[in-house]
Amino acid sequence: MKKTMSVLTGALVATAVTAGAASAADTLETVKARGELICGVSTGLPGFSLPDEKGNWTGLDVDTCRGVAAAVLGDATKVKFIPLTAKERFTALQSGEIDMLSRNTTWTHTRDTSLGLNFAGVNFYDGQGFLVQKELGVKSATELDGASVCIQSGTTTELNLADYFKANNMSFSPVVYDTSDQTVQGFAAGRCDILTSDTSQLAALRSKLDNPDAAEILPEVISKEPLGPVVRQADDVWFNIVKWTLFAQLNAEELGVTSANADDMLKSENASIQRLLGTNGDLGEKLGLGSNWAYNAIKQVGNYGEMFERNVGPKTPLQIPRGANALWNKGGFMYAPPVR
Ligand SMILES: N[C@@H](CCC(=O)N[C@@H](CS)C(=O)NCC(=O)O)C(=O)O
Repeated sequence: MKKTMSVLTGALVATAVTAGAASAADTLETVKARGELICGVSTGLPGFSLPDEKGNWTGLDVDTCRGVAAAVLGDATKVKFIPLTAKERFTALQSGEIDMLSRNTTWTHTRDTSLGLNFAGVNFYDGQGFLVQKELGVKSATELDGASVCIQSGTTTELNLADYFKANNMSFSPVVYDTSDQTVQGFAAGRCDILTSDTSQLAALRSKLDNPDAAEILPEVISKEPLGPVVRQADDVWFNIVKWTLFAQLNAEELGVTSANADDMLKSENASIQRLLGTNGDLGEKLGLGSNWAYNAIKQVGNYGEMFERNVGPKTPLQIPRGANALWNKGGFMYAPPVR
């Protein structure tokens, strides 16, 4: 029985990949003809992708989409956001429903190799952590034996949880939900002792509780979660555009180019800045875009540091320090290949 199931699942995945490949090769042309980028995001995650009452989306993942829209269409507002659960996200990309996925998605071996998809970079280095009801009196994740755990389906979170408990000879009972809101509501209603997710989310989820003081975040970070945008395989033109838009925004931060000074920087004597902003060289053309592709992304959306500070940084409700997400020359992991 088990064997039949896995053969069936394999066939389904293969079909999905083929369908995706058929519609994959011309994403740039499709987006230009449509005049709009269709970007898959989460159903609602503070700091990453969240709509307000008027349907305006903000967040780091949203800005990652807006950067691509500015680079390709010259207008960061020309994006349609499609909210997706963790379970729906890869099928939506494979089937061509969306042009790119920018939904706090962890880059893993399996996802990169067996789904017909490519990860185009990392826009946030995350890790998995735990939020616990204080009344449990627990101070470390190693004391969680027998706990019930609120968790989202279709995530690396689910897989890491099982690994972590097994490695520490502990048992747990999962309480599984489809969206972040449902997960936090389950935790708030006392359906589980702990909630686990990417740590970037724990403070925001805690703040949504009626009584945030009744819960606390444990010190352990149990996994690596490099999050970033994803595209379909077999469309290298589009892959390069999404990858290099993010690299352009990282290089802009490194070179001191911001949304505020981008116009002045058009007169810069610095050769890297000239190539980045298209006042010299033909880097835009090599991507199949106009010479002002990176200028548009930086001017309209900002460099990576601006995106980080605006959405998740210390002055936002998430209050996340740059840490691992600082540039490589400031003690972090963010390192973009050179603009030349
Ligand atoms: N990074 C992990 C977890 C992604 C995930 O879906 N996390 C949940 C919990 S923080 C979430 O983002 N939910 C948002 C939503 O429900 O739309 C992955 O790629 O599997």
